[in-house]
Amino acid sequence: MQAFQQLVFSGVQPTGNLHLGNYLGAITKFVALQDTHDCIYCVVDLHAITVAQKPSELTSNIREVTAAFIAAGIDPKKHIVFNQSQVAEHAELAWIFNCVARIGWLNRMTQFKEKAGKDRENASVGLYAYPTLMAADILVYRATHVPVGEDQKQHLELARDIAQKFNNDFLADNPAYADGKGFFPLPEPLIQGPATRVMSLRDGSKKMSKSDPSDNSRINLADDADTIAQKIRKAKTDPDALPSALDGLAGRPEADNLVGIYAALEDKTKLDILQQFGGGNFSTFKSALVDLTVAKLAPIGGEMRRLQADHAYIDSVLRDGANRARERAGATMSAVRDIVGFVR
Ligand code: AQP
Repeated sequence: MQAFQQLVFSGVQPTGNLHLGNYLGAITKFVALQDTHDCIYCVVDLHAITVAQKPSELTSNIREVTAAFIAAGIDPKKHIVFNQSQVAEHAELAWIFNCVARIGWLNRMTQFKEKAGKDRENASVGLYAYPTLMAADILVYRATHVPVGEDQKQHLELARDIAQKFNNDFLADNPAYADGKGFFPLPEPLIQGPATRVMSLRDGSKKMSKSDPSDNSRINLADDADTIAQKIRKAKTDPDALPSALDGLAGRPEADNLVGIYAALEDKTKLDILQQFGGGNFSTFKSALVDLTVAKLAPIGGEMRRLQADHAYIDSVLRDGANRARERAGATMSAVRDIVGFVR
């Protein structure tokens, strides 16, 4: 039932330490989709405060993510780049979705379990309701496609369930929607390529993550060339040579991860990389990976630092993007208020 106009939406949390996983799993996809789609990219600051944030760091991290978007190649004039808190409609729709989603659905969300840890009683209500806000972020624009890393797949499925239940609950007796098309599209995740889940450089069983206490576990977009080289040289590996076929990566998560990173940075497949390096030792492969990573990331890091320092420019990009986003979100919310039955 995808009779909706195609529109891409995605977001990144301004929680500091933007890393190679965010870049390969999300930001490179954002850049590529600009040629074929109308795109909205959001710095999701309301999501960031589901865990404690220092206000001054939050401000700086919002500017960091915006700078990273632009440095990586997102065009804020052709597309929309803004921060979530400037468009109140996200929070308004999230409340309505809180009343559509079921507690049982949210109880199944693995990210909440991981982030809340053992002390679940002490987690914020916002952390628990995070996926309904994410559904609102996407659906307030009636977006159809959402580029994300593998870790967000379950939240996207929930967004689809919420859209479906809203359509079922509110439109069944509404003659304006008798065509059965529904009001909200069921958004599709775009999760493709060799690096949809980049793993920690210190432990191939853990996702590369902003909140990992070890800075050596990740390559930050802001790292300089020497730091990138040092982190890759120190990255955990095993004693065997690299395999020449894909099945040789089974049970070798660290090797699999580094090969996936190389493939994604070169825009090739893992098999292409194994055909090039198979049979060789890790030190040769790591040297090539250092050169490639530095060649790709160092210019982005430099541009990011330059842009980030220009607060007036970054803030004007966000304000302009928010004005354009608000117009679209406002139109959706006017229709939603009528559908739900609010008087306005
Ligand atoms: N390791 C990863 N590999 C591939 N994609 C990843 N993403 C995150 N980590 C990886 C994708 O990056 C986008 C933005 O993520 P986010 O900032 O909204 O939140 P997150 O997924 O919680 O990111 P982190 O880095 O893991 O942060 P913390 O440590 O705070 O949990 C998303 O599309 C995500 O899939």
